[in-house]
Amino acid sequence: DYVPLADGACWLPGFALPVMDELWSCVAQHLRIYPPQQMQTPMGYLMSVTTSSMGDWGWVSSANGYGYSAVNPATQQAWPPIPPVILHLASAAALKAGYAGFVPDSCLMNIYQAGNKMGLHQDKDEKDTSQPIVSVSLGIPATFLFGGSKRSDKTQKIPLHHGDVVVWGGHSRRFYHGVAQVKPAIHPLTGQQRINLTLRKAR
Ligand code: MD3
Ligand code: FE
Repeated sequence: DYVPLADGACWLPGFALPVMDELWSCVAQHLRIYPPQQMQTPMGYLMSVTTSSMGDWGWVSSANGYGYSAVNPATQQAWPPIPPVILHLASAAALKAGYAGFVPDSCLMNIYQAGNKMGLHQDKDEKDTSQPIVSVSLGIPATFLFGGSKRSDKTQKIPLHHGDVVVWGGHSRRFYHGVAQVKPAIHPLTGQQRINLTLRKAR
């Protein structure tokens, strides 16, 4: 399926399911070796979601600001490479949405427990905004909130399920977005959590 959401954005329900076994084994192994951390926002708040990264650049946040780092702040070690199954999935999804040649250098994993949410925000830490962002949802469902270029714009509510992929490019790349409070649920692979992979060309 291919569901257009806005200028440049499209939803590919279940797009990751054909490679899920291999995808999940990479993600589960990564989370055992690189335990997700709760990042602090520049304003001094703790984010409710925990995060971990793969690729040349990992997204980090601290009292010093948001941005991309070549090393894990907890260990000062480089992040591991993005596994081929994830690179291939991201470029295939981008191509389906009309973006040829997408090669991400960052894979952020956001881990949501029941009750966690992500407030409306814009993604502004990447240099080249002509590159799309690809997101892959795993585990328990969540309602994704997708607004417009102004914080006050009305939001669409998109129910994202295990295996759904969304490609955000064009004007939608700058749109406000967030995740509504996740409801308690159990998924056979991930247990009580939702894991979102966000693939980006950070640099
Ligand atoms: C739409 N994460 O990490 S991924 C983030 O589900 C983030 O964890 C959410 O927003 C999550 O910054 C959403 C999907 C996503 C990512 C970037 C976007 C949607 C986007 C940028 C512009 C518009
Ligand atoms: Fe975002």
